[in-house]
Amino acid sequence: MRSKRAVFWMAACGLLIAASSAPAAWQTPGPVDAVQQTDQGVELTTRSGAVLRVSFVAPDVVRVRMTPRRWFERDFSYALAAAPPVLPMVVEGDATSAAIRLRTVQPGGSWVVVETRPTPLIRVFAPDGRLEFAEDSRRPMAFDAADGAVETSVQREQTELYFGFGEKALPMSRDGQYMTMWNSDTPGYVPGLDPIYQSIPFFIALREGRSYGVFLDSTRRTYFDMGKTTPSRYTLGAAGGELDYYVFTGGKDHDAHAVLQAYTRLTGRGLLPPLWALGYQQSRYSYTPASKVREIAQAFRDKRIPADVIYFDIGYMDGYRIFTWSPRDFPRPKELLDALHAQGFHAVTIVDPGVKVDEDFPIYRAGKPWYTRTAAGEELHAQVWPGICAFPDFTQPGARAWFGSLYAGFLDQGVDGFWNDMNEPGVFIPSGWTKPVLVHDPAKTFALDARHDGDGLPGDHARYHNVYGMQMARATFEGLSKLRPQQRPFVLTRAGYAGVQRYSAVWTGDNASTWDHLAMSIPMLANLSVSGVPFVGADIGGFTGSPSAELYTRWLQAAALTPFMRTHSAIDTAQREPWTFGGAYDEINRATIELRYRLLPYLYTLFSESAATGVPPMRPLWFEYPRDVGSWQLQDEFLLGADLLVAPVVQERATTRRVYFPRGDAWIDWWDGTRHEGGSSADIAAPLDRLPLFLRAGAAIPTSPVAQHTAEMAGLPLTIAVAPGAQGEGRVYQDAGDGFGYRNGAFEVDRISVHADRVHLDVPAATRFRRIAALEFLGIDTAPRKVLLDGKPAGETAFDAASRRLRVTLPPRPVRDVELKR
Ligand code: MIG
Repeated sequence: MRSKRAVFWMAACGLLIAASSAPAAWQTPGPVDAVQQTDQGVELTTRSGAVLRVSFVAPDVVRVRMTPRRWFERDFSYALAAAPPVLPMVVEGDATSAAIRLRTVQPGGSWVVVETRPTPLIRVFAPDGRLEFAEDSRRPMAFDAADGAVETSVQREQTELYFGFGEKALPMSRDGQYMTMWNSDTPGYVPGLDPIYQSIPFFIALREGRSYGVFLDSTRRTYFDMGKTTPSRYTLGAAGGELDYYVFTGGKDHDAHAVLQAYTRLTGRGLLPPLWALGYQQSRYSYTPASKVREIAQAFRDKRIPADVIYFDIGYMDGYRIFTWSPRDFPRPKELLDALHAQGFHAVTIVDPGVKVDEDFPIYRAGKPWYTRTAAGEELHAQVWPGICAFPDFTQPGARAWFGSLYAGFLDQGVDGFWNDMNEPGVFIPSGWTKPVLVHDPAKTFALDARHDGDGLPGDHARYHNVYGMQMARATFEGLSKLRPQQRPFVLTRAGYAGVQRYSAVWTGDNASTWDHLAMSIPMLANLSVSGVPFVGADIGGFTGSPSAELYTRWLQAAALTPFMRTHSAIDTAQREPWTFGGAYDEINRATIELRYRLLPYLYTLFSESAATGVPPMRPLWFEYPRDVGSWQLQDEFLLGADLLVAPVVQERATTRRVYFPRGDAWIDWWDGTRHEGGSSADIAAPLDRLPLFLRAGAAIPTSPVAQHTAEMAGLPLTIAVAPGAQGEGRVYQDAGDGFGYRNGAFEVDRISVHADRVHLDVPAATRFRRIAALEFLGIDTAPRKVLLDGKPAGETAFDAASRRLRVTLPPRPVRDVELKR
């Protein structure tokens, strides 16, 4: 019996309680009876028959598995990009010892101590000897033999903060929260509603400036009680299966970057997106008929508002049958798509998982071998948009391959990217529904006993629910990769699980047109980012409801520097294009979108780094400034890369806002060049036309002249924005913007270093890509006496006192050093 409370409860209720209605009958594994080294790690067999397996997948990453039964299942995980390595280990102690010590053969890594009795207790130490993760002896690892649940608890300090957990409608740090992972279709979710669409059971802890990470790899319903019930510990558990968790100690620096790099080494990294997908995207539920789509596209070009992508929501289909076009509204799709392409637009269509049950629908007939089945072995049917539907079992390789192949026709017609919705899976009314129909109910999905293949590990829906959406996105991604191997796939998904970044971008579903939602989009997207998912965004303006002109304008600004920038709105809402609101708003909204295009070369560089390291473009402040207490809990600021501090206005009628500048760097106002010292706060003017934005002193970032879409930018020269007065470095990554030539060397990285008033350019003499044609120095109070290019006076400079900017044009010949003589 595991806790006094449980003992009391059982004694009080005695035998009157039947197993099914009893509180969880937690049982601990009990004393370790045998210790054995295997090629999978060290196995500890306990008195109850439960077995633990501990291994190192990297010197600073420990994996712990526990099966309540005597055997482990085949080691398979949807989260992992590849089978995790098992490093050779040294084991000190045996079943007779009070504790066993495990470490890698190579010294200098983390180590693990397992207490052997009365029941196993895991402690993970960082390489510097610091105890990073300690299971709580008052509530140790346990399982419930009746319902199969597994869990463990970990000691916590009351000041410890937690970030990540994928997509949660919660404030920045998730300490004191109880969260469930169960992908749910939750239209118009209010702040605090949990769970919503995505399940990423991974988090990064921050304790006095040091980080470690924990990943609970289970696609079942999982839960995290982060000190809510008992402040001195947190609990993580899964509703069945094995307990399978990883501890990332963050290497010798206990660093969140290292944690995220290690986590994404395991679960994979987001592919470099095609450049067009980083442009502004316009969507609506739905732009129909074809003439409406043409009108919207034309309006962007006429009004000179940059845009790259237009969306086709469910209205384009014929009776919502996937991969069809309405013959009435879209009679000649290829012609329409050709016209859009000619204007520089890319087209994305929505594709849902539900296949209309209709014997006259060839896709339905062809899919029969691949549909999800009920417990009785029948094709599972449920209602969604097309009426009664069948649903591919995306946990079956054959189903994924089949579904992936369906994209061929749309690709041939010219569709460029795909949007997978409703893949929690969400269904309208579950079979056998007797309760009143609530809008939000975790049961609005397949019956829990529906059957899935599980890639050869068959199981019920309860087991695979949380990975269904990700496997749909995978089917799409793999289909596109196979059909168009020379193009980078663009996939957008609503539901996902750990590792979803390998296949898809993610948006935060049906948010609402409220100021609360705008404010919440920052912690939501920043936390998704540090959950390993770099390509994230929220519907601009809020999906449900109609935003005021002011709310839309502020939201567009807040989203302009988030990785995925798309306006989208529900069917019953007012029109919502950047020019809908008229007057001054149109001008401001255009300028906001132009700002994004100006900064696209920087965003693209960040994406290339993210593809290599897993460190996301959008970052909460604590991620870069973990030792600065002032940065830990900020809800309404974020960093784009390490160099841009973004502080959107998220309050109605505010025309100024308080901005905190993280300690250790100085920050230069993008617009007027004012310098702010790190560790300070200031009230910053933020009239409606201004997004408060700051460049880190010592930074050098690439910018572009405005273009109407990304393809139009290709030939335009770059300008490097420099914040002088400190030491720093900048990079510019360039490639063809699509395709995989970059993997064979078709890319360029320019390096720029800043040394107070001197800038050194490490740039190839001849570039295949965009040339650096100017430097723009920010925060210059008075025009310098001289500007030297490689020691000789510069030809063309322009100083603007109002914005404190100095523009230095570079001649066509290569320039190495630019120096300001003040
Ligand atoms: O039940 O396709 O979140 O973006 O516009 C609603 C229609 C289904 C939900 C998505 C939303 C999309 C809508 N879909």
